[in-house]
Amino acid sequence: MNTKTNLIKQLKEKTARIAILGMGYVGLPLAVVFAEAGFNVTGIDPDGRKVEALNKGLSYIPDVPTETVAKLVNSGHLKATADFSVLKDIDAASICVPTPLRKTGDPDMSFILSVTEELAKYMHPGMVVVLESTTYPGTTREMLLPKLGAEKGLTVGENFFLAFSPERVDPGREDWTTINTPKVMGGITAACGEVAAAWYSQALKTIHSVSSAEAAEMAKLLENTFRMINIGLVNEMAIMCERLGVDVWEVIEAAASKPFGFMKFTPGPGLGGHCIPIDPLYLSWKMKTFNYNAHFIELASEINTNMPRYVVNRVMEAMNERGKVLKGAKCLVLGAAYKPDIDDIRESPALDVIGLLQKKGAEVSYHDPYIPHLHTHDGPEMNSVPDLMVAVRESDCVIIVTDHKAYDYQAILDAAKFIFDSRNALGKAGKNNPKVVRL
Ligand code: SAJ
Repeated sequence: MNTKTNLIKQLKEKTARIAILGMGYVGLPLAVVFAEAGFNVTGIDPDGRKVEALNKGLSYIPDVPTETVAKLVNSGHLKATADFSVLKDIDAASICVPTPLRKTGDPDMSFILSVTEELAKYMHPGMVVVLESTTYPGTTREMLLPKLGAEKGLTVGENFFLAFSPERVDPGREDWTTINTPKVMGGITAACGEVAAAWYSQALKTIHSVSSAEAAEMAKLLENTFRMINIGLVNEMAIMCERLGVDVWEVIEAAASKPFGFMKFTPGPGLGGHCIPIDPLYLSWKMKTFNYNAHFIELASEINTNMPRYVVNRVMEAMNERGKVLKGAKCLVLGAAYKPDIDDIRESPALDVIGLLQKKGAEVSYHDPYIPHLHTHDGPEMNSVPDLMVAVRESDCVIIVTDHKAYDYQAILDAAKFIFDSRNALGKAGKNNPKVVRL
């Protein structure tokens, strides 16, 4: 029996030993679904606090219940360690580490590089490795393959297997989960794709196989670039509608009445999160090495990045029309998380809006039920105001930046002197209301 056949047999019998490298919002849910499928799973993470919590049966990811972790740890299907040497006894490893941007806007590959170097120390014949971290096309073949293959005397597709499968975890979502979200899988060789698909199909419902790792890497970038560009389009529509004196929210609702050929996006104060504003820039960066300028990505990024400034300028104009100056005005920013009803503030446009208001001399406070404190890019730490309605009443201007469902918008509207609504959170109550200006 050859290596491939033997490994596929072990994967189907669930005797293959699994490691998940990086136990964050992608790695932990993935470790859980493999453990629940019956595999023996080891989560490897350099963060000792995560390792300690998991081995105590505690979850630190909202989407993964502690009861689930406790059950799997008690049954012996899941354990955690910071010791990469366990990889010498591992048959299948999935890499789920962050791929942020550097301050210069270039991809920060340091997490992938360091975990690959650790993995390379323990590579042995009969292993399959899958990279899940969103990255530029070519990463798996150009960065991982040499270090895990040739440098270790292994031959990809023969005695070890390497593939890319983009994570599709949407924190907080309950309808599409790690198990039921279709999973794209592309191997360095056909045999790699076959082995990796055989592994993941033991735990996930649907595997969508593609012909190469590059196709899988690019599919993920298309998914998130699609969103980034359409959000940029609708943000520019908001700017154009304001110049035209047309209500962009009415226009979007009208366009969305078309039952085919249209997908609704809504304008806002900018683009937050660790995926949408970042992933497309991995593609535009890679294309520069081919002397190609990714026009749509660059333009959408420019529009989206400018939205916080556009919102603050609109606030300044609206205050001016009411005979007030922004300098010295009490401004309350409502909602700081990067999208509604979650506690994640990464890349949130609220941080830019707060910083820009402060630069214009406004006295800025914020409220967010999910974000008790925050640091703007160069400002001191701020705490969410303790009493929302007192802050609303005392403010010269309330700026709705993130439209959490938890807010009683009618009460806020009744109590506020003036509201700038960048999310149409007030809906009809905010239309043609002298106290309200909408994006
Ligand atoms: N945003 C808008 N207008 C929109 C949609 C989003 O301004 O019409 C803003 C949000 O406020 C946020 C940013 O864009 O600041 C990103 O929002 P998002 O809805 O795209 O949410 P994310 O960043 O959590 O994206 C994730 C992605 N999932 C993965 O990468 C695995 C994305 O592919 C999903 O499509 C998205 O969740 C989702 O659909 O919820």
